[in-house]
Amino acid sequence: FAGVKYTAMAAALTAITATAGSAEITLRAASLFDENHAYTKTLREFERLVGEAYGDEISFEMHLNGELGDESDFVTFLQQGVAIDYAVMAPSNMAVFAPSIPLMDMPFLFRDLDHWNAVLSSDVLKPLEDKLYEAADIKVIGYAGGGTRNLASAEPITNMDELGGHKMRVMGAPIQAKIFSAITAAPSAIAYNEVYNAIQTGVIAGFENEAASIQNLKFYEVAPNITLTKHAITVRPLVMSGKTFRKLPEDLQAIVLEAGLAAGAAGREIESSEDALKLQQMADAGQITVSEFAQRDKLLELSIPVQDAYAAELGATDLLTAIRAK
Ligand code: X1X
Repeated sequence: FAGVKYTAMAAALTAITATAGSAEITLRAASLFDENHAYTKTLREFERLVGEAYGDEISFEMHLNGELGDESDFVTFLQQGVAIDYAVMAPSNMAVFAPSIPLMDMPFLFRDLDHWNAVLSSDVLKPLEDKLYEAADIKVIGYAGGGTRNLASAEPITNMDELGGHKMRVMGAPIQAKIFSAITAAPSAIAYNEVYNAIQTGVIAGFENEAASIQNLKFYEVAPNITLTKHAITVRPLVMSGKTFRKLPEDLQAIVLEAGLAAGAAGREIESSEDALKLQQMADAGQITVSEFAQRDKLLELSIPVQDAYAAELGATDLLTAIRAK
């Protein structure tokens, strides 16, 4: 891990920033995954669309497989305008710069895929995007995601009794820990690139994630029990550093905004359509055992007051009501 940090730091110091007006503009991205993951495919689609529209004067660099750290590193780079220019990010990994942004990926927000689609096809999340830009200088240019998050654990967790006190990793946003505490688990925020080791060494007993990432990073080796809590359908903004965006020529800014929307939509289609298939592939390969959760309604009941309190604290009660009404 220290090595990763060092590499990221070195990259940050030697990065070439995008320069408007010069013959060549280089845009740099980072992914936690290899080429098979929906996020990397989203980023590649963005490259393709921008390259096609803008021509030879633009080139792209992509750092794969978490080579530049995890999303908590990416968000710092984007906020500072160093090392990378764009990435697909979990809102809950951007909380440190914008406390309201994790509202869009808090557990139990979406009823189902139709609800999630309705929200992402509207502009209801715009106030949160504006806050992110204002507070972190990070611009949302599209939305990827579409994976369903479930529990993944070393031992099976299938009911409220087994969930009680379950030591699990959650993302860094306080709302994540609050909701998992409310449903009686014992959450702790741990960096994503430390999760595999933390489960292997017994520091935690599991975490929660979507099929694409469990498969891509082989988390099934340490957490082969998947419990279908279906507590989140991922919203994953495709974001660009404001510092990069403002340096781009105007015609390229317009191309970036259009390509961001289209690449995000393509990424959502890929991940949401592959989600069940990936779970099945891992089950067929004997890598995971999938169980239902006996009292999912109870989880929902325990979560709603926590969501309400968080929204009230942010002054975002109307926004939460609007999201729920979609
Ligand atoms: O839990 C995480 O930190 C990660 O889980 C998956 O790999 C993705 O959703 C990624 O965006 C990040 O949230």
